[in-house]
Parts: sequence; C-alpha cells; structure tokens
Amino acid sequence: MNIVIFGPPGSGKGTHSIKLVERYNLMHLSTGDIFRNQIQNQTDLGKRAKAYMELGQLVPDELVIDMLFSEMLLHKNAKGFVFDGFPRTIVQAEKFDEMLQEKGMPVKLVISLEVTEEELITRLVKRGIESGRVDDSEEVIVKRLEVYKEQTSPLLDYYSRKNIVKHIHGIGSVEEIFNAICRQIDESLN
Ligand code: B4P
Repeated sequence: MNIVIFGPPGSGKGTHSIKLVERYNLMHLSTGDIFRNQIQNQTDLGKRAKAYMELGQLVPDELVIDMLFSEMLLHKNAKGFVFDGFPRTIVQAEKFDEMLQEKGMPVKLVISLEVTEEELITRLVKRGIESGRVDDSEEVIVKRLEVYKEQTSPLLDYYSRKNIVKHIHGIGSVEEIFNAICRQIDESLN
C-alpha cells in the first residue's frame, strides 16, 4: 500500500506520516527529512540541497528523484510506503508513476491536507522559534508557500484525474485529523 501525504508546508504532512507508519506498519519516506539528514552529515547531496532549502526553493527534480529511488531500494521488503513531501512537481510525479508501474505497486491514495494560509504561517513561525529550522523564518515561509502554489498544487489535478485524492480538513486537534485520515485509508482498504 503506497500513500502520498500531500499539502502545503506546515499542513501536518510530517506529523501525520509518523503516526500512519506506526498504525499501518509502513515505511516512512520524507524527502525533507532525508535532505536535512544529508545536510547534517555534510554529504555532497546535502551541500547541494542546502542552498535551495534555505531559500525556500525546491531542490532540483533530478537530485530528488535519484535520492528517493535509491532510498526505496534500501527497503525492498517494505509492505508499503508513506511518501511525505514527495512528489512536489509534475516531473517528479510522472517519473514516480513510471517507476511504480514497473514495480506493479501504484499509489493507492493521496491524502490532501487542507489548511488556511494564515494557520500555516502561524504553525511554521512557531516551529521556527522552537526548532531553529532556518527555512521556518517568515520570509522563507512566504517563499515556500508561493513555490507550493506554483509548482506543487497542480499535482492535485494530476492525481484527481486518477480518482485517488481524499481531501481532509487539516485544522483541529492532531488526533481528530489523524482519525479522519485513518477512516479514508480503512475505507479504501475494504
Ligand atoms: P519538508 O520537510 O517536506 O517541510 P514541510 O512542507 O514544512 O512539512 P513538514 O512535514 O515538515 O511539516 P508539518 O506540515 O508536519 O520540506 C522542506 C524543504 O525540503 C522544502 O521546502 C524543499 O526545499 C525541500 N524538499 C523536500 N521535498 C522535496 C521534493 N520532493 N522536491 C523538491 N524539494 C523538496 O508540520 C508543521 C508544523 O505544524 C509542526 O510544527 C507541527 O507540530 C505543526 N502541526 C501539525 N499539525 C498540526 C495541527 N493539527 N495543529 C497545530 N499544529 C500542527
């Protein structure tokens, strides 16, 4: 079972992915987490990604795709994956579909978390203060939201055409939202 958790920065993708992998025994693949890890370990990939992330821009597709495909190969025996923060462009989604089709394991569900811009900014500014994440400064947050609208939100149409998108109201307690996501997953499993 492959699930994509989709939404703008700060919509709760990471938050809910962590809970989902536990509930459904899936593998969590967060491209943002992988890049942050590479940056911390000062790898070549990390050094290249850092410049883009600090400015709130997307890391170039070829770097993201190669990295994600190699991560998947490391977990060949996984029952399925929760993709958190991937795909983020049409090019990424198309390459991803080709790859999954070859493996006979298409994306089953896209969970789209819907949160107002005001709430997104409030959450990310708060996280920036608490965690010191450099891309959670107000100026970079505004850029990330712009990038989301231009490059990532068109993916909703892309996946809607495949009839696999479930829209979830993403404001409320984490527990309430998580339960709503699980209801959609359980329905699509039955
Ligand atoms: P990500 O790490 O994916 O960052 P994000 O979009 O902010 O999501 P995240 O999962 O961290 O936050 P969440 O919404 O859970 O990406 C960072 C950067 O990496 C990108 O800007 C880009 O440069 C690069 N990148 C990553 N993937 C890429 C790709 N595929 N292609 C190109 N570049 C890529 O949570 C946010 C905050 O909200 C948290 O503090 C959380 O506690 C809080 N929160 C969550 N749910 C809440 C709720 N219900 N109520 C109140 N607060 C809540």
